[in-house]
Amino acid sequence: MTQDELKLAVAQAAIAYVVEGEIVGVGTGSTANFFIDELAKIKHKIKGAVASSEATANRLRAHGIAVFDLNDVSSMPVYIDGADEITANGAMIKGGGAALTREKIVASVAKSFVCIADGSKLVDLLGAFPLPVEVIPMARESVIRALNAIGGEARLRMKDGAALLTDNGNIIVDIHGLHIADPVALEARINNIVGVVTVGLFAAQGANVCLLGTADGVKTLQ
Ligand code: ABF
Repeated sequence: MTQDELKLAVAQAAIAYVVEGEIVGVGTGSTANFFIDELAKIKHKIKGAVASSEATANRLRAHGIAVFDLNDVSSMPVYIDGADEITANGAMIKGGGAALTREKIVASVAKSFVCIADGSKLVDLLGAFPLPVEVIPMARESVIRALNAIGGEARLRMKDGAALLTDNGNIIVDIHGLHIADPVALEARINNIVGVVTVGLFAAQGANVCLLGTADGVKTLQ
């Protein structure tokens, strides 16, 4: 199976976690896009969605799915999103798509996080994928110095010759070369650096369920 076929398979499996009559939290990225396209097929059964990025909001609306402002939603049963890396116990690196802050906010309001990922995302140790950190632009250099002191190599993420800007108007610094033995501790440590908005480690609140696409079918880790 191709990687896209694996992504489609987990997106289809995730539909079973959508609660009828409720609002669903929707993530960002290519796997989440497959999920949005599947969600469109049952859109008459849900109240609507909360989006974790402008790109996701646009895709949901293009399918005629109502997009709610998170400030108007007090709870939702489930948030469904991809990951860049995930461990068997649900700790994740996210933010390759630069949407980590909104992803973490929407996930924090949901009762359950269902991660959908192709099998290549499952790792024993997080860190081979560069760890994204969303940063307030004026704190760029001070945060890069603080991150380099932790280990690895912090690099500003660029796009088209300029610093990439998130939906929130901030920059992304990616930390390369980490071996993350204690993701909960590292998440707290990086979040504590002045000027950091969010780190793309989802460990204190990780995935409750991971639907993993493999050649042998969709495996459920929980
Ligand atoms: C988002 O999309 C992320 O936080 C992660 O960066 C990414 C995964 O992308 P894909 O599904 O395209 O591999 O969920």
